[in-house]
Amino acid sequence: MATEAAGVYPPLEKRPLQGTICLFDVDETLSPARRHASPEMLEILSRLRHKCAIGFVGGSNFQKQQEQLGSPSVPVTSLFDFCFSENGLTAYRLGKPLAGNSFIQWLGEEKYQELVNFILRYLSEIKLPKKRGTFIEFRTGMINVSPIGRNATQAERDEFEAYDKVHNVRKNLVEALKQKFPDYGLTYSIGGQISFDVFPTGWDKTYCLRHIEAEKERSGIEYKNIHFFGDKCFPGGNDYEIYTDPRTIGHAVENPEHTIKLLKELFDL
Ligand code: M1P
Repeated sequence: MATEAAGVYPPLEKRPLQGTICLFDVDETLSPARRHASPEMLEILSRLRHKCAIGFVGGSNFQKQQEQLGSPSVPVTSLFDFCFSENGLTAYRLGKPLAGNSFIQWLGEEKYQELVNFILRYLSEIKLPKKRGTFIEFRTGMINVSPIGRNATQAERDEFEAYDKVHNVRKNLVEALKQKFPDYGLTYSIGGQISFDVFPTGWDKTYCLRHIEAEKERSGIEYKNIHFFGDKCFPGGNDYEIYTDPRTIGHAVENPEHTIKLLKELFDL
């Protein structure tokens, strides 16, 4: 059952494929972008969880993954052994929080304001077919910058994405930021439809692997087979670093249906 309580799964150390974990990107890997995962996907994840450990690693914040994977009565932390939001800056293991980290702590208020002021000034000077609200979202481990604004509707998102493919709005802003702040140690990642993420270099999705590696000390389990499934595994995509990391076995998927097909083949589900 997709909504089985965490208690019905064998403890991590008793899973048949001990030492194996499957980590999943969220948008376009487990669910259509910004939408809910299908019952079929939740069902197959539940079956997989009886065999090995499972986790998600998303760029978005926890609340969005709760909306996309959980439901009002089902906490997303009950559906996965490991939940890594914001690339693992916010992390849960078996429903309990793990140590976090923060972007503002790392960058400091002064440099942060320089950055934000530059972005807002830049955005105030460009014209787009539409602008909405929330151009910068302040998250625990990163900021998310959206030229159209995060309040855009799905139709407005689709329109911006098509416009951006032709006019490179996001790419140009990223280039301007790289030029303006070359010594800030920041990475810029265009992962979704309308925005890009800005975070300290190294705080990409590989960040979450430290929580997996810590399992050796925590529970004695050494995860030697870390499968990662993602749709943006190309250079510049936000799955690229973890997909190519020597610690993982990378699987590039086209969409959630493709993920299901691969899981059935790989794990005999
Ligand atoms: O998970 C991919 C991206 O999803 C969202 O992007 P957008 O709103 O542009 O479609 C954001 O939450 C972004 O942070 C994330 O990387």
